Amino acid sequence: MLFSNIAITLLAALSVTAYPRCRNPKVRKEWRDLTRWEKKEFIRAVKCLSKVPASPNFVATGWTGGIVGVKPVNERTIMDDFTYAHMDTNEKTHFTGLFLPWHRWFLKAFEDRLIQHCNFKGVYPYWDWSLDVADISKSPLFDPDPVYGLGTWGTAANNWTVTDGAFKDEVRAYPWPHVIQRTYSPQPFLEQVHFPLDFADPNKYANVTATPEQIEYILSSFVGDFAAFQGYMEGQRFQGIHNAMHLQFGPKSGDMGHPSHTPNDPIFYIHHNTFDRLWYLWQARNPANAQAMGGGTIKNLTLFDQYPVGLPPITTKEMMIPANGLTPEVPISATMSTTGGYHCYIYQEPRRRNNN
Ligand SMILES: *[C@@H]1O[C@H](CO)[C@@H](O)[C@H](O)[C@H]1NC(C)=O
Ligand SMILES: *[C@@H]1O[C@H](CO)[C@@H](O)[C@H](O)[C@H]1NC(C)=O
Ligand SMILES: *[C@@H]1O[C@H](CO)[C@@H](O)[C@H](O)[C@H]1NC(C)=O
Ligand SMILES: [Cu+2]
Repeated sequence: MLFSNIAITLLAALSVTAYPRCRNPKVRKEWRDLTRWEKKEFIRAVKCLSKVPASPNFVATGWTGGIVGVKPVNERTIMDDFTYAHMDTNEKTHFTGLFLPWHRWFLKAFEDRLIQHCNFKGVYPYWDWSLDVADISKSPLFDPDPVYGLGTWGTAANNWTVTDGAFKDEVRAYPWPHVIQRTYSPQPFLEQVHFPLDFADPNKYANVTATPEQIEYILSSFVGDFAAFQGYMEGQRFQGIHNAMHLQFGPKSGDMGHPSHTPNDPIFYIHHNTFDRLWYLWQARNPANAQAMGGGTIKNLTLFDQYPVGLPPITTKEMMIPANGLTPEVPISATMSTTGGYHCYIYQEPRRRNNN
């Protein structure tokens, strides 16, 4: 009896940590450090996933009101299921402590699907905005090449539809069927459409949040204080690096600038790897950061000034990450390390500067 209790306790302990050892972490690289083949391979795999039929196992949590319902399975793809998971869990996975763990899980789930369905053999890219702050519009990310490029921007005349680059004909199902839309707004806070409080500094340029000095400040501050770290990235009145880097792609008419269906634009994945990398670098900067978790669990943007990372109850590592049936559910603890076994990757520092 005693023995079996011990065995059960041991098994329970094992089940929390029973991920394969991470022996050969994959390496995520800055977009401009990818070879031409690697750029092409990433684009190929994403375009392939955009044609893979949706999964009948997809389930909505219903956590976020006011969004369209799940479309019939023959009207959506796996790519759309990822977008819908972001729309559907939005109320609990943004402006709360779940934000960084959920996105770390989401980015891996997406990469796993690229591998599973599309035999992806390339490199998962991130985009270091700080290399491009002098003029984001000239970033090598926005390349019109039909095979190697992620494309540029639409125009008012075509309702901001992306008409160049490899993704120019990509249709997404949510919230209505449309080709990817993207604009460039260096002062995105002049257009207020998504937030319940006035911005503190409507004229603010997005790029000032992502300078090398700002990144270094973020990484070297808030020792051991996860909520303060994330809170700073949300910024005063939502004007920190997180929103700034999203909204600069069109607060009104861009997929990337929309807080709900932003993953429609493949740039979302490249760009969110960058937030994940900031967390990874911050975790590595000080032993007190590595296992730090915190923030609240209830998003309330009208109380943003007091609770930029959500109201209590507090976020703990035992909490489960909602998975929408895209993967089995794991606790936040599984996502605390990128080499803990559930995850197995590292980020390579950028090797090239802007003008390559
Ligand atoms: C931010 O962008 C503006 C407009 O493109 C530019 O004038 C400014 O120099 C940039 N700021 C930095 C810090 O590079
Ligand atoms: C243009 O795009 C917006 C959203 O970005 C959408 O609400 C609107 O219906 C579109 N208009 C047309 C004419 O397609
Ligand atoms: C946010 O908090 C305010 C003030 O307590 C409350 O009136 C409102 O209903 C809350 N909103 C949400 C979405 O919980
Ligand atoms: Cu998000």
